[in-house]
Amino acid sequence: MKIYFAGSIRGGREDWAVYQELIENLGRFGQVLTEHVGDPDLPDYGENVLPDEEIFQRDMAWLQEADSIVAEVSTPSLGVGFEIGRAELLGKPILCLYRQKEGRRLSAMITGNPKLQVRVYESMEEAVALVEEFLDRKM
Ligand code: 6IA
Repeated sequence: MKIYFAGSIRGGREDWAVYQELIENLGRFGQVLTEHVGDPDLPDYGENVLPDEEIFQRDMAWLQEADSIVAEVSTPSLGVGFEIGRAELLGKPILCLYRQKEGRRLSAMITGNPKLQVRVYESMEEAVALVEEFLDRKM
């Protein structure tokens, strides 16, 4: 099982620790193709290790290769929104995990799309249970 995890990079890194924990947990279900998304050293403008064109090509190839997509969508990110749209066109199963917060609402492009499984969570325990349900596989 190859899992593509999507989380904000240039959209803002305030949730990096949540991504890191989710990625650790996802690793128990399969291979996470995008572990760097949870890297605390990844600055919010992205490392200049690779040119943007190569980042895009590599990520699109991983998306194609992935069996399932898990996106943490609490921090709005153009890249994550794009990846979700592209993954939908590729026919991939997509789970969007969202934490409610006073004063923000998730985009209607996510909540209004019946092809996406959008789930609200509070604790990491809840998020992992939702992932289990999504991947239909118990640890
Ligand atoms: O618009 P954003 O930057 O917030 O988009 C974040 C999403 O796009 C993530 O889910 C990633 O899959 C993808 N993405 C954006 N920037 C990168 C990136 N930067 N590397 C990999 N995926 C990215 C450079 C870091 C790398 C050299 C370690």
